[in-house]
Amino acid sequence: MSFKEVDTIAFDDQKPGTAGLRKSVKRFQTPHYLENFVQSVFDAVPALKGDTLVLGGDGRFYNREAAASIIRMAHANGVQRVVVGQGALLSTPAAAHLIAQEQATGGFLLTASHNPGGPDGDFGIKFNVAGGGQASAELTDRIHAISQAIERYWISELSLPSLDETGQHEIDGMVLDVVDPVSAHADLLEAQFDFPRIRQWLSEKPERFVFDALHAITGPYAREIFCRRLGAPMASVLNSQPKDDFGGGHPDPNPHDAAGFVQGFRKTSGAELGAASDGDGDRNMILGPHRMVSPCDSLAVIAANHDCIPALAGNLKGVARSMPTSRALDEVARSLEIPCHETPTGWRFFASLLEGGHIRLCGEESFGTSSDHVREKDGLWAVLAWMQMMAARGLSVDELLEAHWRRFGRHYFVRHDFALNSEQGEAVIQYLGKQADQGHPDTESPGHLMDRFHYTDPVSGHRVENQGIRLSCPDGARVVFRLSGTGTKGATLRIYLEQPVPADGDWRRDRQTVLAPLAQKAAEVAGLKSLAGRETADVII
Ligand code: VG1
Ligand code: CO
Repeated sequence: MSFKEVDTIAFDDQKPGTAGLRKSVKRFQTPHYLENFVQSVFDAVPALKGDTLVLGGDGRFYNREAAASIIRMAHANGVQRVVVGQGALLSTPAAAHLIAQEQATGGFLLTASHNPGGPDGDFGIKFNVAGGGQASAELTDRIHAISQAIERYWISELSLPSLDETGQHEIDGMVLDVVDPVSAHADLLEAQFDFPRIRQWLSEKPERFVFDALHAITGPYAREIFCRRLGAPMASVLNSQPKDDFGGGHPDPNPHDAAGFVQGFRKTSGAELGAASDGDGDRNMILGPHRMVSPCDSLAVIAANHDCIPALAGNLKGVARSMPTSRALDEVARSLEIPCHETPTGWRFFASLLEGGHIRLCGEESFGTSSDHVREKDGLWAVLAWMQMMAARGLSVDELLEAHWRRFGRHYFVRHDFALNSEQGEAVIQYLGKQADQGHPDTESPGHLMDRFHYTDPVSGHRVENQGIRLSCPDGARVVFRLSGTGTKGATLRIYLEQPVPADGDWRRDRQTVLAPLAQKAAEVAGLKSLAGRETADVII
């Protein structure tokens, strides 16, 4: 026999969060830690036996070792074919696409997304199912239950061919296909947009576009798509060399973590559209010369201008946003007379709606936007959507935004993150939960309503509870409170603040100024001072 059965003991911390299992690299390096989780997936998804599995990651530290272990375990668990990206690399949207294209039963995505990498950083593993979407809440619960009682796993003892060259190998009855990680995804994106039109827009003024890959996975994708296929100068893609520690940076495309890029972009003469993506290529940040586009607005603007995007034109059908994402999208859906779904945070809820054919466009305030071309969020898709809108309408980022606000009004939006310890996080959520259960925070705030957000998936019928606490104010303002499910230490409290103003209201103000009083109120309602000794947020996005 070319594989062995290994005795193991269950770990009690393998419950996946918002998007897979994320822990420090050191935790993943604990003997049997990765293998226990991977075997739990094989046990939970018996259809993997005799079928195809996709594998790849964002290239962070430990990516290669983890990929090699998973290939060996796939062999020992009877997988018939493994399709792996060259160098064990695949961006998250590219992996999701490959799962669908290869009609695989599922795939392992090795990523901790925007969390820092390197030996002292984080690692993660995510299992996506047939079609490419993230494991459902039900399947995730099953995997977790198995991981709590696991006693053995199987792993091959065979040596593996190099993953650095593309090609097909046969390993003791299993096929290993090492494929180019970029081309299939680039082809998919090319089919969604009018590339000749974007190419022309870029050729008119090559310096108008700058993209920062933050030394993460999107570098090679951006070079292929923006430079080779669309003719942008090579110099327009910054930090395009992927590094296993992301060059020491925090690969999160937001004005806090990518502040250096934002400042540099503003000083670049002639630059009109700036963009960046995260560690695994599923997030996007869109910048104009004078302002960042709030991801909530970006989603709404794309919905309102979907006719510019060939794959969406004339047939948007339905849209969705995560619950904390501002309701700017709802205004557009109302005017288009299409359904707008409100889901819990995390892409797996969208994947179900996309698979069920309910929606064609969706997004989250956390810099995630995508369409039904793939079952994950897709950073480069969003960048192309903005290029396409600018090219088709002949408008700048600012002009597109202002035209939108003038028509639909504006939903001012800001998120405040508080890094708390686990006890403080729990205490704050419990305190808020008690108020929600009474329906309102205090008698001095008439008309204010508090509730907990629960969700029933209309496709699977599966219900998930307690996905955040909402405070709704009589003037339409809203605050959402929830704990992050992607961190690896302590508890991050996220407070989402939203203040709508109508089309004839003042939508020209600074969002921080507009939302300062609501932020103050939110901190009071959460009891942040007494329960956590805190008054100001650690990060404001
Ligand atoms: C965060 C975001 C959420 C996103 C998730 C995964 O989750 O808020 O919107 O889907 O990250 O994104 P949380 O639980 O920390 O708030 V990624 O780019 O890490 O796959
Ligand atoms: Co990501």
